[in-house]
Amino acid sequence: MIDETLQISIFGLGYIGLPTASLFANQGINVTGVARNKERLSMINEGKSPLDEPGLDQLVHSAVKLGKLHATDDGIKAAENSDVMIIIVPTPMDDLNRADLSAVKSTSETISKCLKPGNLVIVESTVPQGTCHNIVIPILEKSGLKAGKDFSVAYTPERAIPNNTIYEMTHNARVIGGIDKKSVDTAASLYSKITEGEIIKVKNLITAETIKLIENTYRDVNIALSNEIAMICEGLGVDAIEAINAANHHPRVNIHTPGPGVGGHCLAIDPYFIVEIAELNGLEAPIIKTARHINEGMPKHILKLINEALCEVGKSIKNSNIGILGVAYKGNVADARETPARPLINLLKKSDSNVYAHDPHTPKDIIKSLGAEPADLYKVLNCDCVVLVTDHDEYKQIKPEMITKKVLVCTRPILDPNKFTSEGVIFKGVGRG
Ligand code: SAJ
Repeated sequence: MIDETLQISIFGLGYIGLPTASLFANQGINVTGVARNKERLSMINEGKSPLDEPGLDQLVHSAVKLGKLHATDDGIKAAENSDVMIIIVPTPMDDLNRADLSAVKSTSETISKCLKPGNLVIVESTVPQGTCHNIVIPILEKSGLKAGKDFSVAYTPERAIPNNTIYEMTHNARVIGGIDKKSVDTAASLYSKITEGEIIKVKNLITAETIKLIENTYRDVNIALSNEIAMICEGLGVDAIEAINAANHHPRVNIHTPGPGVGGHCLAIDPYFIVEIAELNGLEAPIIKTARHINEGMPKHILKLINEALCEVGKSIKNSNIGILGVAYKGNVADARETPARPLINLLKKSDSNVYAHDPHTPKDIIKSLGAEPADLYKVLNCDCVVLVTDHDEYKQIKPEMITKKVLVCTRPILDPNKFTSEGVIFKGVGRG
């Protein structure tokens, strides 16, 4: 029964888990959030969000004030007192580009220890196809209970984007698959409490798992196409940004934007989950693998542009000061996971240059961990070559006269090349032929 007596435990209080927990709690549902980081737990129990997602602080505050959200590191106790358990833990990639499901497995083990007849277990974490059936359910059935008979299982992927998570979580269509109709219907009535979006019930668990992966894989392949088009246009003297923008006026064309590579913990990772399962089943994924190769190769292309730009002023990368504008994986976020800035900085340092980096959102210790020397904007703009890597809004105000050594490589289409070249700046841009 989905009412104020319902008890939910949500395992994982990150970018998706915490907004999800807070949304359910604000609907009057009793939510226990489970995570390991004690600092994060105490912030949440004080009604504060440890994440800088717009609107999340207010959501957490009201949920805790209502007495409907409590955070703990005791997963067993949380699961014991719950009717519904939702798994929203990270699923990173290991060094062999395979899914690291350790958090999903350990959470399933915890839930299995106190699973009760009538419980519903929902997985939201992005996982390779077949994970629910082949990994989660066998662990849950160690309880002696039978999935579909004694307890329900559903899968519903998160599809929100950072900086707009709450709106998207309450308005995007929500895909739900389950082990049986009861699982899907119960999960659907639960999520209808927090979203106005369409609820799309799909055939089964593996279909729902697949949908999440193909959404992000479509975007990664599309971005790889835009990057390949950009590199070809550079060689032909065509402005790819102008060409793509015009092409996208076609009612059925939606070519994405070229850049320095694809970062984040989704698009850079999810395609590998499909490749892993395909190849485990003797199937091939040449387009998906090639797209990953192109996107992961973009930092090397940026190095080439830097080298070309410096050569035009009689300099080389070796011993030059290179100033990086932005290390976050995309504009207006602090997140540097899988950022293309990391391989670019490594390539620059291997070329014996001195790398300084500025980022208005990402902490200095993260910049250091990427291998660059944190610097203020003035220092970066005064380097032999300035490289704009992240499309933070702050960088849209960069003017030609601010590039003191007159060499700029712009990997995102947020600055007008003509404004800079007309002022004598050597301007190289991805796709700017
Ligand atoms: N990028 C390009 N060109 C583009 C679009 C993106 O180079 O045209 C790059 C970005 O700079 C970034 C990477 O691709 O490095 C991914 O950025 P993104 O904004 O496309 O997607 P994400 O990583 O923010 O994806 C998020 C994810 N959700 C969360 O992190 C909570 C993902 O699970 C969602 O599916 C996705 O948003 C979404 O649906 O928009």
